[in-house]
Amino acid sequence: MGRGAIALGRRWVRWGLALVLGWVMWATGMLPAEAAPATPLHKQTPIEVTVELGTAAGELRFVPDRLTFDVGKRYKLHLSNPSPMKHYFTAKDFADGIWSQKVDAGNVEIKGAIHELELRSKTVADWVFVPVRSGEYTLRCTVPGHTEAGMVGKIIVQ
Ligand SMILES: [Cu+2]
Repeated sequence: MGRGAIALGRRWVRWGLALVLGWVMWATGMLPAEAAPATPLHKQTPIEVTVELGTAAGELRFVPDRLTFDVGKRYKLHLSNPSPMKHYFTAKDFADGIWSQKVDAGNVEIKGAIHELELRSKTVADWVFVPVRSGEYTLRCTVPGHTEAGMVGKIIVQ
């Protein structure tokens, strides 16, 4: 056997040893298992935020009328209409800058992009989303006359 063949032989022995050692470490648990993945965003416990559309007394306003969200966190926006009339939650630019996971309304779960919600009197809906774009957005109710009467708000995504 020439020198080259011996060197090649040794290299194979080294590879073989590394392989066996690696297998033994893996088999005995000495090698760390792959790090457990963090909980995926769409399964993280959402931060709950509640907004009332109108008041039981029939006032035309959002309560609260200023909402703040952080980019990259998962939220459950609980919308509730305690008033005697229907209202809209309209914030299209805001809706364009979020990832909408779903809206839960009664027995129905709606998946995908949502831009506007209409809540009839005494109804609720949960909007689950993750903001992806920061900015200041206008919230308003588009029932004729309501925006003009002051049913507006501000949404800040930071
Ligand atoms: Cu309204």
